Amino acid sequence: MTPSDTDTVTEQFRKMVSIAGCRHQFPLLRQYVNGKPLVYFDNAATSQKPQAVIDAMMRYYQESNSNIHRGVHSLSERATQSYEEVRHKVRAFLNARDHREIVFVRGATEAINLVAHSFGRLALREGDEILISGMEHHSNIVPWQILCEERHARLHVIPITDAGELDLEAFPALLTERTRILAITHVSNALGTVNPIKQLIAQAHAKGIPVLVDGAQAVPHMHVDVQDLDCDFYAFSAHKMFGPTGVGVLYAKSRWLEEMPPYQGGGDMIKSVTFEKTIYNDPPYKFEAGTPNIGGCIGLGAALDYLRELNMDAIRRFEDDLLAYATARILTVPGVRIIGTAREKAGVLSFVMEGIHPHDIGTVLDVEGVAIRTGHHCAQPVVQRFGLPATARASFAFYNTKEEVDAFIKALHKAREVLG
Ligand code: 7TS
Repeated sequence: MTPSDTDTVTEQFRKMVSIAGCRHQFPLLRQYVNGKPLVYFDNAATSQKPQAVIDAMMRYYQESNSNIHRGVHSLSERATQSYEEVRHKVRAFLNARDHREIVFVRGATEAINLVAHSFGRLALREGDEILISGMEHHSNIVPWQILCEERHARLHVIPITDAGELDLEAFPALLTERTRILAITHVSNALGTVNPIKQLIAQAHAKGIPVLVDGAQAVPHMHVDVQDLDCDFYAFSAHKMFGPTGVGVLYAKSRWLEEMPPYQGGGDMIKSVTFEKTIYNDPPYKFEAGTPNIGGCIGLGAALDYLRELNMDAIRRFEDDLLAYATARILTVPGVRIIGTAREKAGVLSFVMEGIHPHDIGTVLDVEGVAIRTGHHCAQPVVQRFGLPATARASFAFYNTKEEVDAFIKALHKAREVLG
C-alpha cells in the first residue's frame, strides 16, 4: 500500500507512533485474566472501547439525556443536535454524498434485514435470483433465504477457492437476467479475505444489478469510500469499530431510500397519521421507527472521531504488519494449518492444529490469558467448505502488539504440549 498523497513520511511515522501508543486509552485491556496479562484477540466478535467513547456516552446520560426530534425544550434540542451530528460524521467517514443516505440501525444484522425486507419487497418476483458468496456470515445468508422463501426466489452462491478467495472465473456467469441483488462481504470474518468489491460492483452494475456490501469486518481495519466503491448499500456495526453495542449503520444511495417502503412502522418515521392514511417521513427517518439508540449513536460518533485522529490508512498498515508477523510466527508451531490464505487479508488468522479440537485450543489459551474465538464463527458454510466443523480464530485490532502475538504463540506451544 502506498501512503496517501497528502501524508508526508514524517506524518505517517507520527501516526504509526500514535497507534503504538494508544493502547493505554483502552481501560479494559489493562486487566489480568487467570493471573496473566490479557491478550485480547477476539476483535472480530467485538472490539474494546477507548476511554473517549465511554466518556462520551457517560456525559450524554449525565448531561443531555432526552428524547430526540420531538421536544422544544433545551435538553431535547441538545440531544437531537448531538444525534444528528453523528449522521454527518458517518457521512464523512464513508464519504457518502449526503447525510440523508445514512440510516441508524441496531447493527450490521439489522441493516441487512432492512434491505432484504424493504428492497426485497420492492424488487423481487417469483423466479428472481439473489447472489451471495460462499464466505458470508449468517446475517448475510439467512435474511436472503427468508426472502427467497417468501417470494419463491432462488439463492445463488459464488464459490470460493482453496485459498479462501472468491472464484472470479465463476462469478460473471452467476450474474443473470434474473439477479436482483448481489449481497457480499467486504472482508470475511472467518478467513480474513478482503474481496475485490470495487471490481465486483462494477461487473454487477454493468448488468444493472445493485450491490449490498457487508462491511462489518472492513470498517475497523481500512478506509472505506462508498462513492469510490459505488455500492448501493453498505452495512456495519459500531461495536466492531470501537463503539458501543446496539447501534450500526446502513448506508444506501438516496434513490433506493426514496423508492423503498418502510421496514418498521411507528413514531418518528411519519409525517402525519390518520386511521385512513399515513404519510411517511422523508429518508432516512422513514427507516428509523421509534426511539433510537441515542446514547449509542453518540458513542459511535466518539469512535469515529477517535479513528479519524489515528487515520484509517495508518491503521491498515500497522495491522498488515502485525498480521504478517503473526502468520509467520504461527507457522513455527508444529501441526498448525492456516485456514484462509488469500493474497489480500485483514485482521483475521483462522487455523486448526492437527489432532486437537479448536475448542480445546481456546480453553488452554484462556488459561494463559489469551482470548480467541473457536467454532464456526456464525459462518458455518465457509468452515464446512474447508471440510471442518470449527476453526480457532485470532482476530486483531490496532491496539494489539507483537509482544501479544509472542504470548499467543507461546500459549499455542503449551496447548501442543498439554493436548498433542
Ligand atoms: N457480517 C459480518 C461479516 C460479521 O463478521 C458479523 C459479526 C456480522 C455481519 C453481524 O454483526 P452484528 O454486529 O450485527 O452481530 N461477526 C461476528 C464474529 O465474527 N464473531 O462474532 C460475531
